[in-house]
This record gives sequence, structure tokens and C-alpha cells, in this order.
Amino acid sequence: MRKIQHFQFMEKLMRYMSYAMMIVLLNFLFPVYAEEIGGVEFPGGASSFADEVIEYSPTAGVAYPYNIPETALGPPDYTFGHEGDGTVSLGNAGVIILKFTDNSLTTSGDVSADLWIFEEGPAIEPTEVYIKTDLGNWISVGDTSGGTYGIDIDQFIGVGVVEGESYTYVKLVDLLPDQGGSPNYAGADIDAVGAISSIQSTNKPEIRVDSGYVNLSVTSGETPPEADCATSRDHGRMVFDEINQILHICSPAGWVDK
Ligand SMILES: [Ca+2]
Ligand SMILES: [Ca+2]
Ligand SMILES: [Ca+2]
Repeated sequence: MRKIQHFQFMEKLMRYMSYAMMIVLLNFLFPVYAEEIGGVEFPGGASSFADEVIEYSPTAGVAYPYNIPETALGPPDYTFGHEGDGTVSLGNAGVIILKFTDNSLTTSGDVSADLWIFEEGPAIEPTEVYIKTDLGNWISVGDTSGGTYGIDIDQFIGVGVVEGESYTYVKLVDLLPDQGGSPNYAGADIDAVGAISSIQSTNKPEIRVDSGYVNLSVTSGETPPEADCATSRDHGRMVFDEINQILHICSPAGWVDK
């Protein structure tokens, strides 16, 4: 009797193992590269989306629950007809600045869209779109008027965009004229912002300890942006300008140079 049970157990085990082997083989033969999120293919999957709110400056006509900027982070999750439907409203000419932290936006080398703005609501409300690197200046990359939400940043190579560069910040400014959408959700209603052309950040630490020395990140002469020293969480940040030999330290009074 025990022998029969043992045989049945072994037979089941062999069957499960062969299923598992088949799944491993199928994944090897047909790997899943891109993930379709909100109807758009994102090769980097869920990490392609914005990770941090840097600034949110809505104008009049925006109130709870449409004034929570964190709802623009991560993959799109808009649900029509629900209070606090997963979008944040900007108000007319309002501004939101988001940052990618585990990934960054880059060029694709062709005319395909690199950045996708998920804007929701009955009226299509466009925004002006700007991008920048950690230490660079804002670069205008057009707007989302005409019902298009995909931005091809390659078309701005030579007028601000650099091929293969890592862009970590996105700024959206609600484009006038006023499209309505009151009482509490005036202006563009942002659900999510994703980099289709996305570079996964390496797990490289920002500081390095080497032979007893602590090595800080270095800049090539640029002053760190004020936005990087705006909150109490930023105080104590340091970066070394190796060209002008200045140590920039973030304090409650802003960047201090040593
Ligand atoms: Ca991300
Ligand atoms: Ca492109
Ligand atoms: Ca959302």
C-alpha cells in the first residue's frame, strides 16, 4: 500500500516538474520584453513611470480630491466616475514637476514617441512639456495639443536634447486657453507620465567609499538647481564641482558654497 502511494506521489511530482520545465522553456524561446500599460507599450514595464513629485503649483479651480500630486506617479490608474479618480488637476496654466528615480527618459533614435502623458477627462486638455537632466536646464519638447499624448524627443536633438542623454525631470504646464472642467478639476488632469524610451538606473551608489576616502558625486561646473535643495529632506546634500573646485552643500538657507 505504501509503495503504491509512493509511486503515485512520484508520478505527480514528475508531472509537475515537466510542466515547470515547459514554462521555463517557453519563457526562454518567447521572452516577454514589452509590457502594454494603459494601451501603450512600455519596454521598461512599471518602472518606466514617474517616481517622485518635485513641485505642484495648481491655479484656481482645483480642490480636493483632484489636488493630490502623488496620483500622477506610477502606472496609469484612472477610473472614470470615481471620486479622486487617480488624476491630479493642474488648473489653467498650473504646473507639475515629476522626477524619474529608478529610471530615466532618453532618445529612441527614431520618430517614435519616447514620453507618454496620460491625461484624462471629457475635455482633452493639453500641456506644454519640458524635460531636463539632473543638473541641466529645462528643454521645451513641444506640447500635447491635437489629441496626442506621445512626445518624440528626438525631434529636439540640436535644439536642447542630446542623443542618448538621461533625462530625469519632466515639467508639465497646462496649456491655455481655458478648456473648462470645473468646479474642482480645472485644467489638464494628469493620471501618469511614462518614459517609453526608458533607461533603467543602475544600482550605483551616489557616494563611494574607496581606500578610506568618501567620494561625492561631481559636476562639470554647473551650479546644482534650487529645486534639488527645496525641502528639509534635501538638507545635508553635497556635490563637488570639479571644474571650479567648489563644494556645494544644501542647507535650510539653500545651497552654500565652500
Ligand atoms: Ca520609475
Ligand atoms: Ca523618439
Ligand atoms: Ca494616476
